[in-house]
Amino acid sequence: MGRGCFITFEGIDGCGKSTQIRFLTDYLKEKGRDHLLLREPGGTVIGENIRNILLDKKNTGMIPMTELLLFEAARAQIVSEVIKPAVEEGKIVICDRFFDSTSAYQGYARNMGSEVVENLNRLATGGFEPDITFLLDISPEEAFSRRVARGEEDRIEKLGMEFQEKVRAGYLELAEKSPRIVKIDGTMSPEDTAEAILSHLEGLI
Ligand code: T5A
Repeated sequence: MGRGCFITFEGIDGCGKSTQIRFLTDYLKEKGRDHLLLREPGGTVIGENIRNILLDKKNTGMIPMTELLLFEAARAQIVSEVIKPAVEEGKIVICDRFFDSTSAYQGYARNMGSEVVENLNRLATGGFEPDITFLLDISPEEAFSRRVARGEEDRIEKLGMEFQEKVRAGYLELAEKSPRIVKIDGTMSPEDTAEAILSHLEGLI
């Protein structure tokens, strides 16, 4: 069997990724296509443990470098243990966040430097990249109003609106630079957004 396909979803907190991933996996199920759904940080036993440390709001003392290296550690594990073997086996792999999150959150918003983050992304993935990335673009205000309906915030969501604004600006700059990243208007209805995403997947899945 040939190589599969690696699709990632990105955007600020509460932009609608999980909702769109549900639409896509329902579509793939309907078509009987073999696929795997993962999330970052997480997706492996080690990665889920790292996720708990990263998102625990009690960990207020975590310095940005620790945060960056923990995201990359979880990534190294999931790429080697799950993503790369599955794509090589011919599976469609969908991941809720990947290295563009680190570029936008830690590189831009935390101001840790895009070159440092790009180098660490490459180190963690061994150069393995998504075939296509969907960036769901919405304003932090709109994302916030969607999130409050859901309740309690995690450590990173607690950083507030100004932080989310910086993350969004980082994502938009990444999308300008990379043809791999497809920017989608996340303010559309869930159904229209799903249709826009599917139109970009023709020939890939
Ligand atoms: N992080 C992660 C880093 O800082 N660096 C990294 O390298 C990585 C990998 C992860 C956190 O870690 C950070 C980023 C994050 O802060 P997470 O659990 O992945 O945390 O959290 P989020 O990515 O923020 O996921 P969320 O579940 O909060 O948001 P989603 O998945 O984007 O949004 P979703 O689909 O759950 O939708 C949110 C709400 O909006 C509604 C939904 O019903 C839901 O209630 N909604 C819509 N409403 C109107 N119109 C639409 N089109 C809608 N789509 C969804």
